[in-house]
Amino acid sequence: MDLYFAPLACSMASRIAFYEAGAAPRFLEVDTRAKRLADGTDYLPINPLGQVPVLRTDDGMLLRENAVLLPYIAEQFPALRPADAAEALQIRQWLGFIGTELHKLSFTPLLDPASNDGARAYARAKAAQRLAYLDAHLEGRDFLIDRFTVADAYLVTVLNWSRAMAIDLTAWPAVKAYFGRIAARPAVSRAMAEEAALYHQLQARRQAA
Ligand SMILES: N[C@@H](CCC(=O)N[C@@H](CS)C(=O)NCC(=O)O)C(=O)O
Repeated sequence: MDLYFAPLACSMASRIAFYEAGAAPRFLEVDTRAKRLADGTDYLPINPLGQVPVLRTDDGMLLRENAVLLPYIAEQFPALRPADAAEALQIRQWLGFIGTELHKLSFTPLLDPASNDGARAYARAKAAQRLAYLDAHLEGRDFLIDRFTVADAYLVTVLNWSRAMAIDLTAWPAVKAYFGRIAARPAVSRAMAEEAALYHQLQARRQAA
């Protein structure tokens, strides 16, 4: 399998899922600004939106969207596979919440350089509401459901952006504790450390260009 990714982007959730399963696909880094791979290949034929993640399966299928890749990866490995249909639905529900309510509604307007003050204020208000909802859910829980799933891989990836966005998680103590706990998992800390190093290399290349 090939995972098209950008350092510290939402594609890190797939890397975490692979590492949690003790597996590793081939990682292909995408410069999402230039829409090119590291060797200069045009990325737009892989994803016309120029976004990561994309997963090329061993059958040659190109899968896009976190909500599709993450359940697909989970299905490949016993450690991540949902125990039954009810658990699969719970995971999909959380993936929907993280992808729409947190990632796109609350964080993208704060991260996107093309955003503006109005969009950022709107997003901060939405983020506060969504994080309060998450905080109430995580109170007394170790994971989103009763064990680590790909939904946790996506959530820790998105919460990781809060530092760069000056969102202080102290206001949501259960979310803050959850983030610390999940980030300390060996597979997660390995993925974060590797992607942080790649991110700094990318920034250095951009500054040198
Ligand atoms: N709906 C997509 C969103 C993917 C997405 O937002 N990817 C971001 C990185 S977190 C990206 O590639 N941004 C570059 C761009 O939009 O040009 C999914 O869930 O996979």
